[in-house]
Parts: sequence; structure tokens; C-alpha cells
Amino acid sequence: MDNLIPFDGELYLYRNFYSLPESDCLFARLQAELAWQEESIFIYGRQVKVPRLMCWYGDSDAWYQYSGVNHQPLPWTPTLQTIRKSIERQCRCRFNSVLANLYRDGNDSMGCHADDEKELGQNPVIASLSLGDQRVFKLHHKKCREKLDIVLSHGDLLVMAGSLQHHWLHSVPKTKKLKTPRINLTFREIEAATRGTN
Ligand SMILES: O=C(O)CCC(=O)C(=O)O
Ligand SMILES: [Mn+2]
Repeated sequence: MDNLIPFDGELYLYRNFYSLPESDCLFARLQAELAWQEESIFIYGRQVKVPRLMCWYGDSDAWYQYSGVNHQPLPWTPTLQTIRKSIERQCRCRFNSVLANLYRDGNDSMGCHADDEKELGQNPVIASLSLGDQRVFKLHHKKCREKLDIVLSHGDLLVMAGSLQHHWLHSVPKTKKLKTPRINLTFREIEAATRGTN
């Protein structure tokens, strides 16, 4: 498998990791079963809605901070467990949690960030499964002008690894194109030493 990133990190893409019928089935189950929440963050003292729905699942001690708030994981659902097992087999590593994002249409988005929280460890492997409508996943290097756009489609698995989170930022921008919902699952390993301490 080729590394898609030219330097300072590792990025692997498994197109159609799930077949079309499997992806259709997983999308419908996840959309119906997961406890999708509208999150808010405080910016300059004002409460602002995060432009997508989110939820956090995992082992009971895999606490994680997002939108500025510490979240206790919900217990794994059978669907998420099944997906976790296949992705763990593919990546040859373990994940104790998953952040789920639901982009309802083209107005929903994810701002530029790196998944570099200390509880993810030094060089985390983050496995990201996309289901539903296609969206552009953008990466840019923090120091030089290098950019990379990847169209993520129904059933694709993208794996970020190595030093990528130190050097690159990623985002899923809004789009004016008519979009139907998209679900993204990012499987992560919260390190034992930092669990529940912040
Ligand atoms: O939706 C995506 O493809 C990216 C999600 C992401 O970057 C995250 O959950 O940290
Ligand atoms: Mn991310």
C-alpha cells in the first residue's frame, strides 16, 4: 500500500474497504442506531453550534475531549464492534474508541485541525471510515505550501499514521454542491496513562 503523503507523515487509502451493499447497510444502521448529538462550543463568550452531529463510543475508560468538553464514551454497539474488528485486522492495531460524525448536507463541515491531543499519544494511528455521500478531505502542511485533496466515497477507509498529526492539518470544508448525508467514523486509541485525567 502506497503512502499518499509526500513527507512528514503517513496516509493510506483503501478504496471500497466495504462493498456497496455492505456500505449501504452500515450507513442505514449507523444513522438509525447512534445517539447523534448537536454539540456547542464557546467562542468569545458566545455559544456556537458545531456544524455537524457527533457522538463518542468506546471502552468505558476511554474519555475524550472534543468541542471543549470531556465526553464519556457510550458503550459499543454491535454494528460499531463489527466495524472495529475488520478495521483492526486491516491496520494490525487496536482501537478502544470511535468518534462518529454525521454531515447532514453540504453546509455541515469540519474545520482545519490535527488530531494531536495528548491522550492519542505521540504518533497515533487513526482509521477513518466514510459512508454516504462523497466529500473532499483536504490536507495542508503546517510549514510549506504542500496541499492534498482526497475525495472520500461510500465505503472508503483512510488511515492516518506516523508523524502526520504533527505536520499536517486536515478538514472537510462546506460545499455548495447538493449533498446528502455522510457518516464518518474515526477509530482511535486513547492511551491508558492519560485516560480520564483532563
Ligand atoms: O469526516 C472526516 O473525514 C474527518 C473527520 C475528522 O477529521 C475527525 O473526526 O477528527
Ligand atoms: Mn481529524
